[in-house]
Amino acid sequence: MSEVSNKYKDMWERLELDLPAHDQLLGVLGQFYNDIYLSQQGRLMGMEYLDFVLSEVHGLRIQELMEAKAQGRKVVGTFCVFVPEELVLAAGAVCVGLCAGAEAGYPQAEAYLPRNTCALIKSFFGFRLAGLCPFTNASDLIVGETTCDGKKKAYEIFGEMAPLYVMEVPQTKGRAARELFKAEVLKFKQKMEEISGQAITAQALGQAIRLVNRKRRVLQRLTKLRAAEPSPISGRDALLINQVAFYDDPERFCGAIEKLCDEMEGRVQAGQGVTPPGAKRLLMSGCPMAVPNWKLPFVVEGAGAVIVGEESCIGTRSTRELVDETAIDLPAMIEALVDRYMKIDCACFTPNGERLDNIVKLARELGADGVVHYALQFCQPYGIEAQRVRQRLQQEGIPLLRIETDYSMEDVELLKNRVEAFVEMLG
Ligand code: BJ8
Repeated sequence: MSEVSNKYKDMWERLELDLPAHDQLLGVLGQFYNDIYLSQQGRLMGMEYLDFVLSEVHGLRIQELMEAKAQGRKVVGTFCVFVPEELVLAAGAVCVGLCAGAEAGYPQAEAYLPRNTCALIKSFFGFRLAGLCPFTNASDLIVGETTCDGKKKAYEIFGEMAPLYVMEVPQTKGRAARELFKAEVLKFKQKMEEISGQAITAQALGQAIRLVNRKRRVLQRLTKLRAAEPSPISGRDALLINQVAFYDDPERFCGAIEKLCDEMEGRVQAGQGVTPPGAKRLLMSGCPMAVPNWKLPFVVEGAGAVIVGEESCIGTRSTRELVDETAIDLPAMIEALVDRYMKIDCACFTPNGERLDNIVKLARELGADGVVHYALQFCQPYGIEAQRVRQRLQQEGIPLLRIETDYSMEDVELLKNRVEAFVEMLG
């Protein structure tokens, strides 16, 4: 990490990072990554690509963003899968995910936010305020959205420290809600044209729709391959792939993950997996897990189980649905985008019965022995919806473990005990 630090020091200085604090963060992350990722046995060769991307996530990738900016392209940071990446790409801009999964910068964040704010919100505030995130600082525009109350109130303050645009996302799925969202998509298109100085054409949007669909398809292929018994990839590695999908160049990412899926296919055909046959197969469901939030997957797989899927926005919730590619003009493409994005089953919607159906369907398709429902502490949408998930899974005869946690490592022992007891209970 220190070699990396020296190589990119000037760039980070220009991005106004707090260099000593940032160095310290990279040091901790490197150690964490070694312990959780590099210590795994029998990893796929293709994971070397992901190891490289992660080792350069604040280095080479940021350098690429800076080069894109020097060529006149804009960098757009997002927090939520409701923001249509297709419109960002169609405007010639680069889209990066900004969700943060570490408690660094909490003291600074808590000067603005109540302590009992969800970890994800405190984390992106902290990263900005403590000068720790080059993605945030490199963004020409940051796009927020009115999903949960915590986020929408936090954006009112965040907008005073960063170039922020907020998209309105409805909370229901009726006709009026669809119209509202369509108006927001059109406004966002206009915003993207304004900041990039280029009109979005049908040709550019069509191309962007196909590219983002390609990314979703490759991740769908990854999900399907995990249905094999034994699973050809660990849940930790699969989560990492889904996380990197939000940072990496989309074309390069698709090429690397397609190759990795070929390798996985070989393993499946040979009946090889990452765990001995009979290891308990678990589906994670709930809040998104942003980099470097790998705590729970580490605990679950440390208990001898294997995670076979993530029903989450860093997982199937953002890859399940494709945008219809048959539209040939801009109005039809906008309709296709609206249709696809309105299918996202975030717990911010009410009622949200489709999420319950999707969890059951995914658990069955992946041959899961049980579901681990994961809610961040103080996340009301997922914390409360967990009760509906519990009732539904009980009806379906699928065992459930409900976990509420945050980014701290204080509860690791407690989590281990609970997960081990659950795995043992599964027999
Ligand atoms: S579409 S899940 S990415 S909003 S964890 S900040 S909900 S209090 S992240 Fe999300 Fe979009 Fe929905 Fe997905 Fe609020 Fe809960 Fe915190 Fe959350």
